[in-house]
Amino acid sequence: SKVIKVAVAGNPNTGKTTLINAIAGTNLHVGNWPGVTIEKKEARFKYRGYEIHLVDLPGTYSLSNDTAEEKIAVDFLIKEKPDVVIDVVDSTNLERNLYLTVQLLELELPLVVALNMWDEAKAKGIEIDYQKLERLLCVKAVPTSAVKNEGVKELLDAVIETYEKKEKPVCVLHFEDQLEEEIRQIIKKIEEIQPVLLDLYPKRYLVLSLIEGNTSFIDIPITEELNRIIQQFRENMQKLYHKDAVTLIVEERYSIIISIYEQVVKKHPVKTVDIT
Ligand code: GDP
Ligand code: MG
Ligand code: K
Repeated sequence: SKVIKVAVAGNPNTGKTTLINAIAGTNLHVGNWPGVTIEKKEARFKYRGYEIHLVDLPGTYSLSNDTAEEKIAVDFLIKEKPDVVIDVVDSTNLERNLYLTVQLLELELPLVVALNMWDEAKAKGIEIDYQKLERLLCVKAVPTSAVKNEGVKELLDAVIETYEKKEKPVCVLHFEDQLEEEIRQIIKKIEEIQPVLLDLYPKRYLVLSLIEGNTSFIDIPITEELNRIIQQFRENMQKLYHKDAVTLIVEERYSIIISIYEQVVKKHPVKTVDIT
């Protein structure tokens, strides 16, 4: 049967392990990532005629490459190119969790969002319009409560639907116009100067990483000309926005996140029980 390679990503403490246990049950195999003492969980099982190979990535808040956990996650996502990535988010803390989601979208891999801790969000009066979230992100989003084994089958169905879908999603989460134009120009330059980079790495993630100086995932030397172009970009951005390029990119991601968050999350007052 056909193999679907699935990677499970998410911030620490979002219920990744609980969810994987609920999905994989006794098929779970626990080892270590090569060379480090960070736990690696894997599972293989059959579902709807497919063989699903599932790998649990280390919990990370971002994919900026500066911790051992982030390096493992980025390397795996770029080199192994999983067929589908499940992004496990904590529904009670969507705003913070969406930072990783935005970066996963920059990697241009097929994505499914598991809105985990759905039960806890409900108890806290947090209502998430997950269908609207799906439309804004162009990916499937599935409410799950891993501890209660709820939403697990729906999540796997969304993984298969995403895998079977032929066309790539059309949503791109756009930064501010001028910045987008600059990013397009840098991609054009890379096509001229060092096109092999675009064969090896997803273009948006590549450009943003070059700008941010997170290049440890890049296995070949960057040409001096490309380095100069990136440096020039940083200087232009400094003049234009009066802030450094790294801050600019991070703030642009946050402004996307805040806009999404405000459109999908409503908070209701919670009835408290008076026990005096
Ligand atoms: P990980 O760090 O992402 O692997 O998270 P864990 O699976 O270790 O879960 C962190 C904590 O959240 C544990 O205490 C879990 O029992 C709890 N947890 C996981 N999923 C859910 C859920 O859907 N609802 C609730 N209420 N708690 C959950
Ligand atoms: Mg875990
Ligand atoms: K909890």
